[in-house]
Order: sequence, then structure tokens, then C-alpha cells
Amino acid sequence: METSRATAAMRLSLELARRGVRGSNPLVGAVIIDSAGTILGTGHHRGAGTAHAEADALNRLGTLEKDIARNATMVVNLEPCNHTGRTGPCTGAIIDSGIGNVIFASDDGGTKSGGGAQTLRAAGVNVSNGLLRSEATELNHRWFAARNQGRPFTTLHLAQTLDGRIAAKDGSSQWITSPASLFHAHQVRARVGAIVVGTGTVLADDPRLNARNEHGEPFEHQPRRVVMGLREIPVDAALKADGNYEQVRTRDPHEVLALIASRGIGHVLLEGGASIATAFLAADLVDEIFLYQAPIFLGAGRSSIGDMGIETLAQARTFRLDPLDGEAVRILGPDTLTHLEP
Ligand code: AOF
Ligand code: ZN
Repeated sequence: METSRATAAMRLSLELARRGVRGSNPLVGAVIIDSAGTILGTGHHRGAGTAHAEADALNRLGTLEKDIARNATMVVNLEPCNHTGRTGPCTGAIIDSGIGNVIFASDDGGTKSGGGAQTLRAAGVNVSNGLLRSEATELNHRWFAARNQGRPFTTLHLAQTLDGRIAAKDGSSQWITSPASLFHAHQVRARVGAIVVGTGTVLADDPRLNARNEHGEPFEHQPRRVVMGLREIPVDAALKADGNYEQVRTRDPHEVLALIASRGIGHVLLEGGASIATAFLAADLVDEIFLYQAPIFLGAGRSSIGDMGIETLAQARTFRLDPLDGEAVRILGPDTLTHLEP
């Protein structure tokens, strides 16, 4: 395989990968090319529980003729997995397809999912790695970091006014953002393993914190509700309704994430309030942000983020626009939604 063709295919894999959603799984794209570099098929991973990129590309391509398969190359930005998780192992799917060559960028390195290259080689597949490794590592850097630290991936929701308020002076806060924003937030809820809120939010708003569709009906998958903080919350709090709930009596975000990881949960949504958002940001434990911004000012009232101990501009916590499906900023009814990463 000519390097420039393989590199072009890897660039395409990275581009396809970015169409997925972040969370407990990495962003992965796969491109199958023939010996001349012509694209035979493409695929990408859409998020936890859905087909992996390699399987997606193979499924869409269908059965390959033996000769074509032997000369074809699977180009993918992550080492094909070697484990049966929510889906079958990609190594097995590649071996079954008869594809003779695999080029990947980053190693998987997971205790269960890793070792794919070895399995493929043992089955007679030519494997090479490291092509565009730095781009591939960069693409999933927060996911790699979360996994190396043994903690869940975290998503922070901020729903605020143009002046960064989440409640008016009198405490009223429902609703600052529009139904369109709320619906988007519920779709995010539906794909995380747990939602974290502070005791203050429970005492102030008594939220249900379940994931509902546009008709207000609950989605099939419901996240676990984790309440963080020392204050007692009422026995009849709405979020306790289905029993999929617990309180963690700490103010330390590391401790909360360790507990959630011990429950086998890989993706956490931080929903508020300000003290939770502030604590996780200050500890550099926010992997992505969905910022819902309503076109209103309040001029006073509760800020979305509190004092993080920053004294001067040079100490600012910096985020950057991170496109999802090609766009980092979206219009949701009257609001804007910005997707950010550290
Ligand atoms: C791949 N291709 O597209 C992805 C991989 O439980 P599962 O089945 O969703 O597996 C998740 C693990 O598989 C994840 O932690 C990572 O190690 C790997 N992700 N591997 O070959 C893909 N998304
Ligand atoms: Zn896989």
C-alpha cells in the first residue's frame, strides 16, 4: 500500500470518527480500501451500544470476494478491539471478512479490549500501526485520559443566560432555556450511565432527572441519579422515585467519580448546580461541555460557575469549540448550543 493512499484513508477515518458522539466510547472511523487505494466502504461508531466502526463498515459493504478481501486494507484510527462488550470483537469480524491488511493509528491498550493487533497477526492478517498517531491520540485525548485514570468520561451541561446566570435574584429559574434546548438535554441524558447533581439542586427544584422524549414520555434507558453533597434530601424527592438513585456524602469530585466507576458506569452527566460545575471544572474533571445559552439577561442572580480560585486572566480555564457532526455551535429554537472541549 502506497503511504499517501493509506494516509488519505486514515484522514477520512478520522473525519468519519468525528461524526460519532463522545462518551464512554472513543470516536472511531473505518475505511476499507483496495490495493489501488480505491475506497470500497466506510463506517463509523455512533456511540456506546452501537456497532463499532469496523463492523459498521463491513456490514454496509456486505461480503467481499475472496481475492478482493485478501488485497483489501481496513484503515481505522483505533486498534480493532479484541473483546465482546456491548458488541462482538472487531478482530473476529475482520478475520471473518477475509480482509488481509489492517492499518490503525492509536493502540487500544484496554485490559479487556486491547491486544487486537496480536490476534489479527496470529490469524495471518498484516497489521501496521502508528499512522497519524498524534492526530488520532488528539482526537480521543480526553477519552484516553479518563480511561487511564480509571474514571468515567464526564459531560457538563450549562443552561444559562447571556450573562451566565442560572437563576434570577428571587431564585426563579424555570425555564431559562427553551423546550428545544431541554429536549436536546434529555437526549444526552438518555445516553449517559449516570447524572450527578448537588443536594442544593434537589432541595431547590426537586427535579425528576429522568430522560424524556418530546412528548414527555420516558426513554427506555434511564440514567442512575447520583446526588453529591452532605445535606439530607427529602425521602420523597422526585429523583428517588424509581430507586435508581444514590447519595454520595462528599464534596470531592474525584470520590464521586470513583464511586460511579465502581458501579461499572463509563459516562457521567454533570447537571448542576453551580457548586458541582465549579468543583469539577476546578479539578479539571470536565471532558466536554454542552452550553445552552438563552438570549436573555438577568443582570443579577446565581452565576452558572462560582469562584474557582482564579486570580488573573492568565489562570483562566480554557476550552475550545469542538464540532459534533460538523458543527460546534447550533441553533436550538431561540437558544444557541455550543459544544466545547478543554
Ligand atoms: C473498536 N472500534 O469503533 C470502538 C472501539 O462495550 P463496547 O462493545 O461498546 O466496547 C467499547 C470498547 O471498545 C471501548 O472501551 C474501546 O476499548 C473499544 N472501542 N473499538 O475496535 C470502535 N468504539
Ligand atoms: Zn470493536
